[in-house]
Amino acid sequence: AERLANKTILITGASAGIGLATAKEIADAANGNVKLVLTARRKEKLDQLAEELKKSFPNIKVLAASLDVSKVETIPGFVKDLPKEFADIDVLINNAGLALGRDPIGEILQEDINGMFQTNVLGLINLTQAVLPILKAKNSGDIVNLGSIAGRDPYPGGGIYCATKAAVKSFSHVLRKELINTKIRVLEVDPGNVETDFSITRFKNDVEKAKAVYANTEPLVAEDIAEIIVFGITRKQNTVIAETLVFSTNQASASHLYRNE
Ligand code: 8X3
Repeated sequence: AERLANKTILITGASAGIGLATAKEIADAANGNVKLVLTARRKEKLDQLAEELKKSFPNIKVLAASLDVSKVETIPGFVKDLPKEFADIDVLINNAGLALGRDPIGEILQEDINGMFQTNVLGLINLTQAVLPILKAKNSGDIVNLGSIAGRDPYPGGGIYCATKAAVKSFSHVLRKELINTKIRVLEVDPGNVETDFSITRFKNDVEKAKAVYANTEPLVAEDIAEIIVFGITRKQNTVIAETLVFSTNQASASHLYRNE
């Protein structure tokens, strides 16, 4: 789409899942006429993705940069020190996030509590704060926050994860209200079940448990959410797809999931 032409787009968590799929979807939609800042902890994965994108789109500009958003003290310096060519961010996609465990309240590991809040909430907040002045200076740009059904419909075993996604929702609402007199858009995309490494991470590499989450369902895949993110950021300037709740056809709430068994 022409609306992506020459834009600089920063994606967190771009090494896998929805972040990776979104990078590809944007490259494709822009036919390579775009600058991508791909960030995640795993630099090798980003380098691979950058190579792949450059092969498909010789004109694309890609910066693969290691960034752990949970290390919030590194964020301002990261944004400030971006190479000039990539420094003028137009779109921030706050995708990095994770769930750790499904333990009931009272039994949740401190490291899991911290891990989820550090990445899903503090990382997102701090990166938004660091990038916002860039958008404000030109009075344009988009911030896309990945929320979740978990932020709207909290479920037993999601004490912390659901709270982090509710925080993302609250933060997104405030930001949209505060930016009411600007052309900056705030988009929140709230997926239900999407089959990525999400559950493998949640269950700490217990692949069987992770598989069971999606067993006998037709879950969303990362590309499905990537398409919706790209749809959102390619609307006319007068339009903001403020919040999008996305389920697979056989899901209707956090707990209503049809299994064909
Ligand atoms: C992922 C969806 O329902 O596993 O955000 O929390 S859920």
